[in-house]
Amino acid sequence: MGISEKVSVAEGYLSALQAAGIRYVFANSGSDFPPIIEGLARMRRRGEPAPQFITVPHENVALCMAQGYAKVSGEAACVMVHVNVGTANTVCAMMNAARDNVPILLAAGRTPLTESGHAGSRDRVIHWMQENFDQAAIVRESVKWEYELRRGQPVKAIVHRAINIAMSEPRGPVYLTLPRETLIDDMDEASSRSDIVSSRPVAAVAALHALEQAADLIAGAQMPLIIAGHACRTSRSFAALGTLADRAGIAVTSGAHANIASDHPMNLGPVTEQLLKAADLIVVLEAPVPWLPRYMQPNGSAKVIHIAHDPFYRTYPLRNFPIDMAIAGDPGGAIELLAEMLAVRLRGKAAVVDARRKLVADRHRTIVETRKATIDSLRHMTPISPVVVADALNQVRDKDAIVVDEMGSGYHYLDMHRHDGFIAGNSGGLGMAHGQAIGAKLAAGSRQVISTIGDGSYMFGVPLAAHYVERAEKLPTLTMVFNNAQWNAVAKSVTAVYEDSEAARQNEMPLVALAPSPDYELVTQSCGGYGARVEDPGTLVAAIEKALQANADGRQATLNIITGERISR
Ligand SMILES: Cc1ncc(C[n+]2csc(CCOP(=O)(O)OP(=O)(O)O)c2C)c(N)n1
Ligand SMILES: [Mg+2]
Repeated sequence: MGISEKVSVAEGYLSALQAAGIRYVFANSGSDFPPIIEGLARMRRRGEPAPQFITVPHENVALCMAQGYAKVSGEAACVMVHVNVGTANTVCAMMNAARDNVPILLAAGRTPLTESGHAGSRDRVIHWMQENFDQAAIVRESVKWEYELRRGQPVKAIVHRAINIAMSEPRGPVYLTLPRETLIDDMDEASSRSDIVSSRPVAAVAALHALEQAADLIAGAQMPLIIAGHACRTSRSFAALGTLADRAGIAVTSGAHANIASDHPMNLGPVTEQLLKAADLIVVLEAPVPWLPRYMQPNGSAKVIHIAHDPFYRTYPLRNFPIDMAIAGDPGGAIELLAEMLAVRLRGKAAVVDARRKLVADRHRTIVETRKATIDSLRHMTPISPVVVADALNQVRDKDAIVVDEMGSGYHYLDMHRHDGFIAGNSGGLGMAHGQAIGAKLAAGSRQVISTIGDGSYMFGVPLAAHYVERAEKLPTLTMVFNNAQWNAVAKSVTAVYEDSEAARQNEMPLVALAPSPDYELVTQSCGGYGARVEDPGTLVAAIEKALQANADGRQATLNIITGERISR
């Protein structure tokens, strides 16, 4: 019952990943991995190409790295973990990947299915302990597709199918389980049978007649408003939204995603009650939560058009926003077409459009001036204001730098120049930004990658595992810990719900303090990195410059910045 020298299914699986364009697998191994490890070694000896497996000492970080990699490369990313327990450690990151529509193939071993009789049969006590009746149930709500590779199945076709489903819109994670016996078996005629290799899916563009109707409504509106969520995922759609807004003189508001340049005169920052109420036509572009109904509502007579891959967001249990037109299709494509359609429809309306464009541009200028005044008023304050950190980053970082934010500097005070210059670190589950920054660095090569992370969020992100990877894989990033020694967001949620909060009146609110605060800069130093503590706002710019220089020299860096209250708009 020795293991044959022929090609194993594990090797077939690795070749299939390679053929499907997967360059890296973020992996955390266990006793389900011998066929993978052996397969990688044999393929190396034979000189056959295989994806590079990157050892990541916690699955949460592995999944986050995959997200950062996918967001910057625009490609699907692959993770492999150890059976049910490794899968369990990915759950929070998988929830975020699903909500964020990130294409990820998560593969996991299965504990050996047989108790004896096969080279892969159980040989440890844990092989009984680590079995679930339904392993995929752990992540089922977060995946679009899940499957188990079985004996005699066409490996290459199944891997392509998994990745293409992840990449089809709305994008999202898929899950594939790989039993140990199956991986050890030889590829036979059946498992190598299918050479069907389908091409990547092309996103559907909305029906032209629907877009024509939307263009008519926009052209006829007095005060149209675009609310952009995750609308622009490419440089092309980022540029197109700028063109559309400029051409039609439409105000654009944006959530925590780079949809339009921050110095674009039609960019009015986050949506406000005033803007929402003033609009007679609202175009919601791929925004699952365009505004918070508890605090603001559009004018009752306003028409609302939603354009999204799935404008009803079927994976959200509850979501009710007014919808006059629900247009399914690629928002990037829709933006380009609408810009063309409006060019025709706005002929002869130059005076109206010019007046509106001027009005919006004036508001934009006021917003910029107000922000600048806010920064100036806080510039010398200690603890350091997060907006002052954002301002320092604007002065120091390269134009093509990537900022990954999670409860740090926030979005609206950072200058945005390109669609992939800003990554919102999480979609509900904390602990995502550090890993995503490292994955982004892998995809971005020489571009600077900076994460701005709340101290609480930093600790959720398994920092030691993340710093380990930065050093081991030579992926130096700058981690900026916004250290306010608390979970400030939780404190704020108490006062938001209880106007006259007893907890707020007491000296110390229960369950929000993170004191005594660790010396975060020392964690990096333990992994060979550069670390410094910053308390004086006057030293901030020089501190960031020094840390970025360390990155340029190949060393990761962490700044432990003693910060105060966050300002979100
Ligand atoms: C995995 C996970 N656990 C808990 C929470 C709840 N939560 C939301 S914000 C927050 C505090 C974040 O703290 P920090 O990163 O320090 O930012 P700050 O609120 O201090 O600005 C917590 C605990 C969450 N969103 N995700
Ligand atoms: Mg905090």
